[in-house]
Amino acid sequence: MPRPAQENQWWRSAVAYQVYPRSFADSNGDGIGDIRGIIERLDHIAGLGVDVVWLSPVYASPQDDNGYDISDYHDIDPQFGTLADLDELIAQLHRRGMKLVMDLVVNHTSDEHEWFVESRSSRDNPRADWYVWRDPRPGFVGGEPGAEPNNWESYFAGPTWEWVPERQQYYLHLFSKKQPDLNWENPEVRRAVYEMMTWWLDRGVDGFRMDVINMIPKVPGLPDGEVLPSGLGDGKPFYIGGPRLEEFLQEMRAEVFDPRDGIYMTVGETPGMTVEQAARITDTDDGSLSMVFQFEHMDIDHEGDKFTGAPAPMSRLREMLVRWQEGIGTRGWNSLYWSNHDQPRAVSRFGDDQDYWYESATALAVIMHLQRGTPFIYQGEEIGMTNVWFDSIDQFNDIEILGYYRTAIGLGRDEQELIAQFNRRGRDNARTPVQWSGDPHAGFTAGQPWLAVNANFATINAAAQVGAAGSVYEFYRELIALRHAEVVLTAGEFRILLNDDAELFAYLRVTDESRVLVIANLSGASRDWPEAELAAADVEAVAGSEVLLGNREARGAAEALLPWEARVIRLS
Ligand code: TEU
Ligand code: CA
Repeated sequence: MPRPAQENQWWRSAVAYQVYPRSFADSNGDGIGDIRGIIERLDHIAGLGVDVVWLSPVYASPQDDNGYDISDYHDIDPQFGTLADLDELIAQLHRRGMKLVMDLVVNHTSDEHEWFVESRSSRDNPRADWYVWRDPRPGFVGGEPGAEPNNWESYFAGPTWEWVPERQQYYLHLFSKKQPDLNWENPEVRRAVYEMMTWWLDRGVDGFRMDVINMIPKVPGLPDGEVLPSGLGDGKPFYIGGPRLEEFLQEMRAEVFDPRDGIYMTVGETPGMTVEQAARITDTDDGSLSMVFQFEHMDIDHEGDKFTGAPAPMSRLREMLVRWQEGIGTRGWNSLYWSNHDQPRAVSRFGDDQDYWYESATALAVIMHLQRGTPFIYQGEEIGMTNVWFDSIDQFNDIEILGYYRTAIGLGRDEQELIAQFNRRGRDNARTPVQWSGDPHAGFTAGQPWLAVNANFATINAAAQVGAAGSVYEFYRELIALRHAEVVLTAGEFRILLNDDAELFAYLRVTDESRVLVIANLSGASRDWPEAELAAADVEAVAGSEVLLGNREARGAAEALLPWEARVIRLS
């Protein structure tokens, strides 16, 4: 059966909200967020007007990578609750007209998954070939340094190979050694994944976000990569977007989704994917995924690796966002996001969380949400949560930070400079507990939170914003309502304007019936209204037009743009 017709692709007019369960809300006082905590806070999410919730993993897991290391795909980890709790969450979301997208982590499992426990036990058990096993490098003794089958470096530091004496072989793990990569060349592995996906769809979920799905195929031969500062090699050219990716995704669609009556949203997490491949994979008529998360704007301030970067100019940001808008065009479909559980907080990274906290948080929301695609809000973004500051390495939790720290200190990097980089770019920025109120621990837990609450919770919290005119939360509610009200914001073509302006980000959304101008001043200095530049782009006589939304009080359509002022105008 072909893909659902475009008019039935409900995600095109949807707005999504990501919940990272560990940090969302704790219902039982153990300091860790859980599913019942989400259920208790559903009105907060529904109040925004969002249509779909993406839930980061709640499956059984040793939590080595906070749940992205799954030991049983068919059960819920007790610290998050039970399958009955999840069924209740699905029912409660559906009752509110919202949908649930689960996190599908199938590039790897936990090393405690029964599949891996069996696979590692010998070379001839039924699952011996379910993971990526290789002999020591020829001429080397297994288990000795340098004997690894190739020189790839893990995302979490060190080699991507772990020695297993029982098999006298290594297994591949792109992430932690407790996250062995599945062997997608094996049709039995693919069938087991498809069966598990079907089990979840039968349970009522409405789709999946697919963790590093473009890493599932590896280039045969697993060749060495270019040597990095750490002395290990860069394997990305050989495990990102491998030769059989589009074949596997088409097979997944045919085996799991096409046979069903339901219409499901699928989002591939695809670091390093080219816009050309994304356009094919999200093709409206015969693509295998609804959309993908691309990472070019997420890597914009990285130089070599993420912890040695520097802030990037807005011009580079615009160039990347425009390339994806134009590259996907009307052929495929984009996701639109500033942050997630792996990224720093948007208002701190791309805005000004000191002098223009409200203005920059809302201006960034406008220019992202009103592009062509499905917007994703990461928990806390709707109340302007900011990056956190930890003084000591002991305050951090993230396995990526801790692994990088050990390697970098070993290479003689300065500790204070490292701590500053971790505070600027680390994933823990996104994982401090959601700030519900000014109560102890920001109302997140009655116990001790698993990760420190940001000290600014007394001033930045949901209780102070929900229902309060002029708050970030209420602005997001208006922005989402606007997106739902104006079909041009879903169906309209995207046309960039003022492409050479260093501070103004402006574009049109256009259908035969309507033109909407979206413009924002992403700087701390006022700017005159760009009358001439707009006229040069056939955008004439804006004065007097209807202002559909603005993040400053009662401003006219063609008035100057104050620092971080955003404005949405219906052109006559
Ligand atoms: O992240 C994959 C990924 O792209 C990471 O390299 C991510 O960009 C990096 O951690 C940020 O620098 C997914 C999950 O979102 C992440 O939480 C997991 O740690 C990872 O896969 C392994 O499952
Ligand atoms: Ca709990």
